[in-house]
Amino acid sequence: MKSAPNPTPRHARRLSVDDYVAGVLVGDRAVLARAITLVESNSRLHEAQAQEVLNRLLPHTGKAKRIGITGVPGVGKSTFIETFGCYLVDGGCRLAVLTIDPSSARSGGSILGDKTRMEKLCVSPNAFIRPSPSGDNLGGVARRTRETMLLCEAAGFDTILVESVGVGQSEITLHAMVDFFLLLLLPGAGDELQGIKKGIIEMADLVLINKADGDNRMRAEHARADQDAALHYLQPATPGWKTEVALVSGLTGEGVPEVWERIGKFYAALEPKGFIAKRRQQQALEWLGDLIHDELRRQFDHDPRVTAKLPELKDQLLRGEITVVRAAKVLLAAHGATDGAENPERKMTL
Ligand SMILES: Nc1nc2c(ncn2[C@@H]2O[C@H](COP(=O)(O)OP(=O)(O)OP(=O)(O)O)[C@@H](O)[C@H]2O)c(=O)[nH]1
Ligand SMILES: [Mg+2]
Repeated sequence: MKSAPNPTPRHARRLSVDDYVAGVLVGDRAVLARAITLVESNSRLHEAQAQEVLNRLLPHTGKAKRIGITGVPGVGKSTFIETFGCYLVDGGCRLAVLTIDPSSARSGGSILGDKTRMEKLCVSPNAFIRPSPSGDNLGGVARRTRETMLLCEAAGFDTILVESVGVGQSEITLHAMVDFFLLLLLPGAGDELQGIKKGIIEMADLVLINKADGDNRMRAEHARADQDAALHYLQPATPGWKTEVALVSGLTGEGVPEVWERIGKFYAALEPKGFIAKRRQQQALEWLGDLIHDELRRQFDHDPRVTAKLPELKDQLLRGEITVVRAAKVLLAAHGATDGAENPERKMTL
């Protein structure tokens, strides 16, 4: 093939691991996009190749600022990312924008919506926007987003914005992969804040009352005062860092430079102390645990020795003939996992 007079266009040619690695490292966007597609593939063959590529790129990762953004639907995340993103790119940043959306196969409308809300950012040569990978489980979606983040870092993007759409547990998953966690709230506390899940405010390194423009300004001021008061009673999300509440408007851009300034202070305060590196190490260990648990669970759920026994055990359980703990032990023993204490099935038949 190499000697063919008319080589097939690059997008049609199969790439080797070397091609992927070299292309990503020189920041070739087409190769980066294909490397992400490789990472997103469910095929075992692709997975092996993707892992080889990622392993080779690993020494070139980790240099970006990893920033998470979340907020209820309609709070203005896309509009904010457009304005904030353009501000960063104009200031010389190379920015990648990724999404965690477990509800994915994100509706075409939503992607189209983002395309119109991120019009300028979409065409900027220094910004790279990748919609959420599809997938029905959050673990799988998150894994692909994490790996995409690594690829973007290796391709030279120095700032990664990861947006969570706020569905299910996606904010918690997002928090486990970023350095800095940004929460967008609507002006006007009370009812509107109810949409925010419990525990999310506690994770925020910066709370932004968004849409603080026009008639909303006064309500936004009040919301800021309320949030400020509420934060007094919470442990800091990041030890050694004070979570502030600020006003912003993604629409007008007011308050946007201050957000970047605040993020800069976060890194300046915590990076020299090794805090960011430590947080990332902890995240990697947690992710390792999650991956192992997910895989063990998958193997268990698909084990024919388990599925053969399951209907009868469920019936016994529902008829009150067996305890839940014993039923679980029987199934785990069928899978070959014992706690070493006893063989519950043998005991049962005695
Ligand atoms: N007044 C005002 N309106 C805004 C602002 N930001 C966004 N909006 C409006 O709020 C609506 C939702 O904005 P989006 O940016 O799509 O919000 P989102 O959080 O991305 O929404 P989802 O993608 O559905 O979760 C749109 O009609 C925007 O025009 C702002 O700063 N001020
Ligand atoms: Mg949006």
